[in-house]
Amino acid sequence: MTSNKLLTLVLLRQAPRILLGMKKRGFGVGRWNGFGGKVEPGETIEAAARRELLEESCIVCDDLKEVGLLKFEFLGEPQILEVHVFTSNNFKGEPKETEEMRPQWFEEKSLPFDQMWPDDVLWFPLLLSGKRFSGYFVFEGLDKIIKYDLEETKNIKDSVIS
Ligand code: 8OG
Repeated sequence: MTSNKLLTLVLLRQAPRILLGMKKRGFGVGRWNGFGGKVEPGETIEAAARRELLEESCIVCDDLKEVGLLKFEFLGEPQILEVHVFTSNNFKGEPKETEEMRPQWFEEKSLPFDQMWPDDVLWFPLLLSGKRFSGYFVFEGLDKIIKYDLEETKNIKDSVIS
C-alpha cells in the first residue's frame, strides 16, 4: 500500500530574479530550493504554502498561483511525495535567514542546478516560461532519477500522470 504525503513549494519571482533558499537542515539539506513543507491536517494546500513561506523566509504572500504538481517515488519507500508548486511576483517583506533557510536572489538565467534537486533542471524551464506542469519522478537514493514523466498541463488537476 502506498500513500501520498502532501507538501508545498513556493518560488518567488522578481524578474529577472528568483528567490531560493539554502536548506540548512532536514530533508534536502545542502540544496538550494524554494520555500515549503508539509501540509498540516485540516489546512488547505494554499494556506500551508503561505505559512511555510512565512516561517522559512519571513515573507507574506497572499497572491500565490499554483503552477505545478510533482510526485516523487523513492525506491523502497512506501510513501509518494506530492509537491504542489506555487509562484508569485506579488509579496511583502524582505527575505530573512531563518533556522531552516538562507535566502538568496538568483538570476533566472544562472540557477545553481548542480546544488539543487536533480529533477529541478527538468521542470524549472517550464515554470520560468509561465507554463503549468505535472511530473512523476522515481528516485534511487536522493541523487539519482531512474525514470520520469513530465508534461505541460492546462489544468494541473487534469493531469494524466497518476
Ligand atoms: O518539510 P520539508 O522541508 O521536509 O519539505 C520538503 C520540501 O522540499 C518541500 O518544500 C517540498 C520540497 N521538495 C521535495 N522534493 C523536491 C524536489 O525534488 N525538488 C524541489 N525543488 N523541491 C522538492 O520534497
